[in-house]
Amino acid sequence: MIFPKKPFTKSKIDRILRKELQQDLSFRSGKIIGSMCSDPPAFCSRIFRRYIGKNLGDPGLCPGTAKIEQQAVEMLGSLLGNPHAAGVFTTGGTEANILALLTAKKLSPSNRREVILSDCAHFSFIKAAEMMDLKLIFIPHKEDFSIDVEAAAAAITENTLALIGIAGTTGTGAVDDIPALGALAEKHGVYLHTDAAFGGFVLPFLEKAGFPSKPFDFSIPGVSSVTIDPHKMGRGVTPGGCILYRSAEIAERAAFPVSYLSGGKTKHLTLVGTRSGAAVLADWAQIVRLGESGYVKIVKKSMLLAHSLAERLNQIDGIRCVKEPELNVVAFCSTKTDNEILSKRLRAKGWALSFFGEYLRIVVMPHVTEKAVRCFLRDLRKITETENA
Ligand code: 0PR
Repeated sequence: MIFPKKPFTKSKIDRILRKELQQDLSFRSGKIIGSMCSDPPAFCSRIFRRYIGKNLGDPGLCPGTAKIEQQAVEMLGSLLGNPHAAGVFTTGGTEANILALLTAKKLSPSNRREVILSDCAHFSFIKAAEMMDLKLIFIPHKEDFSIDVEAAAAAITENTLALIGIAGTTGTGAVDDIPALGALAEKHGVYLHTDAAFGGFVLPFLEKAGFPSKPFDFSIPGVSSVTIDPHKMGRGVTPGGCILYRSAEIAERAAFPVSYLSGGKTKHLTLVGTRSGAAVLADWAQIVRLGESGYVKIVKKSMLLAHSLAERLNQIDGIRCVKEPELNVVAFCSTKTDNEILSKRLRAKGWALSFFGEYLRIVVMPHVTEKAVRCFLRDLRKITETENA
């Protein structure tokens, strides 16, 4: 398509978009069972639309929006065991994880380059390492898909810049032993970042929802920063991530001064400049609209369905869950067929789920219903029966 010489009419634009977007999947269809995002509730979308032009890259233009962001950061800090945490909303977990390593680098007294992390870590750390010329030391996961802490300890050298703990891995929802990583970080004086992009809005509510939880946040002394994403289990709008630092001093060191905006006093804590104020306002609204009791309800429903899905998967001949769900992520594999073939067959039936080589992943987000799960299991049974025949 070339740049248009003359404007299109509004109805033509509508027509084109309606037609082209027909091929997009919708969360409402029930077929998206491998995504960590959802449609935000209508209330949240309304707020997003109302304030769509707000730009937090120039907070001098919108001090009210900046104040609401500050409140949202404080609320998330108090959720994660530290009401004095400082931080900023980002475009998502990737930006937050990159910022965490950039901050570790800025704080490092020498030019350390090695980052120790699980081989289950999200690929955002690979992007960060490429940008900053860091060396990633991948530690094999244990049987429960959490990092092998002893192996992580053995990998620490005087060149270690940071340790990464994951509170809810992308593939299986496993939670690393972050207290043990915290002890290592303190002992060796290295930066510890917790990637709770997914688990940050699940773990704090698990006990009240009737499920066991694990410590992962600022309640662990060695943790310097945490990624938590409203656009995942926070039920917020996309894009919406957040990075929190243990103290205002760390955030201060992470900041990029901007000399000419907002009267010359602005600092950016983000990688991006211009950024959506509407997303932050919608996320703030979502947090206060749901409150603890609202999130507990959501987490309970998703966890009950995740466990019941895992049980039913294990009953299918030729299918096995690779781990009991710790969060609302269910990872399973075929014991008889190649997983890639299984993934392709399921995709051919319209199921959008993720393929990780050793296993396939379902994320039981709030939009995933019992009805969708039943339809999925019916299709999976049909496929495995044909394979097994
Ligand atoms: N950390 C963890 C533990 C993650 O799982 C993810 C993304 C990130 C960081 C990066 O977050 P952003 O994608 O917000 O930058 N996890 C999802 C995944 O890779 C992202 C996703 C979401 C993918 C929705 C697909 C989708 O439909 O599976």
